[in-house]
Amino acid sequence: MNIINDTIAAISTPPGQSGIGIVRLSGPDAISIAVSAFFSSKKLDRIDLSKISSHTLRYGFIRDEKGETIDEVLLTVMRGPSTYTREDIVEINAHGGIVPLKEILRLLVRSGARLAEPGEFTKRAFLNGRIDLAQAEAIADFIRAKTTSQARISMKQLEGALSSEILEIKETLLETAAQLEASIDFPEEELELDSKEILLNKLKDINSKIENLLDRRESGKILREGVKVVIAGRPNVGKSSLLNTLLCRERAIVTPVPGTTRDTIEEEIELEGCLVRLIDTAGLCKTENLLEKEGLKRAEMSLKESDLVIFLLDGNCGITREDREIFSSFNGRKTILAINKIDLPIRLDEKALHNFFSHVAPIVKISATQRINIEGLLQVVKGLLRNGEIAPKGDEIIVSLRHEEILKNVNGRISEAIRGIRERRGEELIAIDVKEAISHLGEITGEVHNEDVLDRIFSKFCIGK
Ligand SMILES: Nc1nc2c(ncn2[C@@H]2O[C@H](COP(=O)(O)OP(=O)(O)O)[C@@H](O)[C@H]2O)c(=O)[nH]1
Ligand SMILES: [Mg+2]
Repeated sequence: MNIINDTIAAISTPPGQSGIGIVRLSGPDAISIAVSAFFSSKKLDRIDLSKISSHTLRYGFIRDEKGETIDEVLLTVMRGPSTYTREDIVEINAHGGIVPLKEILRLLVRSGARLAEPGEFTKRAFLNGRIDLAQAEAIADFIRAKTTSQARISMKQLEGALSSEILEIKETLLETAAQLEASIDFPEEELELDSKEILLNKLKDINSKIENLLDRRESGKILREGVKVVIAGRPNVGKSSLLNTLLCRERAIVTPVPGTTRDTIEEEIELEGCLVRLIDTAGLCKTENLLEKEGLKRAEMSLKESDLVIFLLDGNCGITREDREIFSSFNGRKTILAINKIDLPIRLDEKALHNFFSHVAPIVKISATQRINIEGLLQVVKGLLRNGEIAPKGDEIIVSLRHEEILKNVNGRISEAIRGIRERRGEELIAIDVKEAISHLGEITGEVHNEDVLDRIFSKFCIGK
């Protein structure tokens, strides 16, 4: 079905300057193509790479057509099937400069290799059956991971966390299908009442297992995209100053003029191993100015999508009617109340403050510009991350949008099969639903796939992976 008969090559390390750079080859001719450019000494001694044992390293030189030395390299030969792609792989460890790497790649292509497409090495690992599609997706996630928790979860997925749950569900469905087919083949043995009951329970069980996986979609999303923390409040309370202080750089423009921030500004930091997307917003206030109105719209949109709000008050001003209105517009969203500008005289009525806010949110007093108690504020956010209040903890499985769509289709078929049993439909009709559910399930691990789906998944990879 998938006959791969060419050899691909790519620079597998990022472009730029680095200690070493790696050019990788995979395919039936990987070794012979590498031999054509590799010499074991400066005296143009060729070596017989076929005599090199697998998974060993060789020192030598890459030379061009004119015999000119391109680079001094280490060559790794790995014979399939114990390789990333299950094919023969050669890796050339060169100096990490873009010139030698490109020149080596050019020589390899001249000797018969084809430039690899993005993710093509991993695609071969999938097509050759070393990993399934969910694991291949996990590799892309792992490379993209910006935080330790993202890396940890995608490594679990790569080790088969999702795949094994899918396999378990699939096995139960296969049993169910077999049971149904048996009663189609022997119609006189129509499904007995208690075997119908068992069947029904099995299907219901799968239904709730899939619901459970779908529930994890939200936490997977947070892990993937990060926790959205929106800094909100009236104009001039110090939102942009707080963003800058948290980032330790002057990212947002800060002036004493209200309405300085017109757009939402987003930056990422890592807290407790978790990706946190800090969003500074335009001040929330009533306005007729068109530009400010647009900024307001964006601020409100960010608020709607936020996982946590840092609601900033100006301690030097006291609580205003606007502050109260803004706070009530959060609609019970998880909020930390931060009283800013405590370096100035405090004009807040403590009692009013506690009456109004204490039952809803932790209160932290800070100064954004003087960096007072910023660590205290961070501790509160970290605490919420640690105890799982705003981010998932533990062993989540990443259910991507693609998986979600498939799982919903699977559950649709299973619900139909359950209805079929309850309504005493013929076994052959119920069996069709169960088989369709099995086939949909195979789309997650890639037993069932088409080129479009593969293209969509692997085009997200970098070249050389
Ligand atoms: N004294 C003092 N001034 C602050 C503090 N935080 C912000 N400001 C000042 O308040 C004004 C508005 O700050 P800005 O960050 O632009 O507020 P935003 O409109 O909420 O983004 C600026 O002049 C800041 O220097 C603070 O902690 N103490
Ligand atoms: Mg601002």
